[in-house]
Amino acid sequence: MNELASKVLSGDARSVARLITLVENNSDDAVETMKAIHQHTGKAHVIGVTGVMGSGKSTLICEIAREYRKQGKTVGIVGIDPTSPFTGGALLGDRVRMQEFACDPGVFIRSMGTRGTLGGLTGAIFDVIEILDASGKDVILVETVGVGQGEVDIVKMADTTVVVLVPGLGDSIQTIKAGIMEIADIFVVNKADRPGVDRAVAELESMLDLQHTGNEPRTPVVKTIAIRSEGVTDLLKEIEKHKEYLKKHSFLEVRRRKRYEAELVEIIRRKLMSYIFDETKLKGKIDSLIDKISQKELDPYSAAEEVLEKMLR
Ligand SMILES: Nc1nc2c(ncn2[C@@H]2O[C@H](COP(=O)(O)OP(=O)(O)O)[C@@H](O)[C@H]2O)c(=O)[nH]1
Ligand SMILES: [Mg+2]
Repeated sequence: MNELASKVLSGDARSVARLITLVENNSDDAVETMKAIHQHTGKAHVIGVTGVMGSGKSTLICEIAREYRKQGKTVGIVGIDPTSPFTGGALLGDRVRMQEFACDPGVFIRSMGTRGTLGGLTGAIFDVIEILDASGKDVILVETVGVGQGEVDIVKMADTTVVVLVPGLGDSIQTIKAGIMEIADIFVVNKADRPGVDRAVAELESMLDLQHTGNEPRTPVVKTIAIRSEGVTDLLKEIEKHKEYLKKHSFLEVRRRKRYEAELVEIIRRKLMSYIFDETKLKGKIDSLIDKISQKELDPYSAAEEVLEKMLR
């Protein structure tokens, strides 16, 4: 096993950070290490936290992390920030908030951009989860903003998905985007210090009651005031309950398989892409194709077929 892999497995934060940078840069140097660490993964509980911008996800994640630290558990935090095309570009507010963990070796924090799959999650997120897991983190918290497919993608990697809503803002619970009801394992109504919270919770609960089939526990709703640490222990209880539920019914295995499927497809996609780009020395090729497309000598579909056929040969 290479040195980087053993250091990551020993939990060395600098090596973890280095390996993440390597995978983000799609570096070949990362591959051997990623291969070596896989058999040491699977222990961490991955919690996805999603919701609209400003709903309090980062604040809440800090509180959840603090609560787990009290229990002696180690925590990895990954923020996926669509506004930041660069790695390490944590929002200023997040940086200030996360300051308390700066000196805590039991917490590892990383922010990543969404570059790669348009609107979706960056493919490197799967690697980052594996790395943090292999480094021994007990809990991994992944924050994604609900844009495009973001919320739906998070279920492909999380064991437990927490959807954060806020009361008021005119947006009735009825208008939550299609698909959200299905992906939430736990709903949080944050900013419960604001007016309208009880109505929001009641609306949500009656909607969940309506959809509830009775075979499984109904999706719980937790009220929190993240800025005052209120409701966070209740949330942790629900997370733990969900984790137990997954284990008891072997659903954890099902979720993990979903993650590995998404990861495998992502790696194949990435490899195919770099294969095509290398094989055809794409930059020059693309330029000449664009010339032809501009001059109407070729249409974009035929151009794409030309590239792919060349590759498949
Ligand atoms: N009133 C109130 N404000 C909150 C609460 N939780 C978070 N905030 C504030 O809402 C803003 C957005 O929070 P942030 O965690 O960055 O949201 P994110 O975009 O979902 O990560 C910040 O100014 C927080 O201080 C809460 O429970 N009540
Ligand atoms: Mg945030």
